[in-house]
Amino acid sequence: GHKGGVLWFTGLSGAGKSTLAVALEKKLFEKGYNVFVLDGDNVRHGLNANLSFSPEDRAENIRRVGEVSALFARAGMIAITSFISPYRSDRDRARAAAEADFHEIYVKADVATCEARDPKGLYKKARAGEIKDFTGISAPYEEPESAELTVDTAITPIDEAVEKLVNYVEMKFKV
Ligand code: GGZ
Repeated sequence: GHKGGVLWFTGLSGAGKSTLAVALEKKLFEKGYNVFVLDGDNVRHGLNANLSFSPEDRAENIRRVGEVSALFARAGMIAITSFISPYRSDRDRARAAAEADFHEIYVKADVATCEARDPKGLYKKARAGEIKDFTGISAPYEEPESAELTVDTAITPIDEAVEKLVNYVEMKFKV
């Protein structure tokens, strides 16, 4: 069996959080883990549909996701959360909610790399001023100082990154 816990992915838009989260979810599911991904697609359109990208609303977004993921962990599941979560204080609050079962995963890629990828054209819009308060361009991203794991997607192929994450989970969550 396995313990419950939270794998808290943080990083810029376009760093690869969601891609990695979904690939990791699939691998873990195949290995018999009870795993669930929380991301903007299933949270910002529902539970957090009333929240913007102001610092206050990002804090509230992360507070709610932190509490929900801690509940998943307590239910014995592995919650993978995929949010920019740019403020260290917000991430620390999520960590406190899940207590010992919180693992901060820095999905690292610098702005230049993410901007070159720009899969949704959001950086282009942010540069043009069509999106304001865009993380990395016109809003801050505070890098983790005590992440349990860092995956540098600028230099690590996706398969290798997923393998690193699976190994981490097998080491930390197996009982
Ligand atoms: C950052 C924004 C913004 C602004 C819309 N800043 O690449 P995406 O599109 O799919 O991921 C981004 C997502 C970020 O939502 P989060 O809930 O993860 O953010 S936070 O943790 O800071 O609350 C991006 C899109 O929403 N998006 N406007 N201004 N990202």
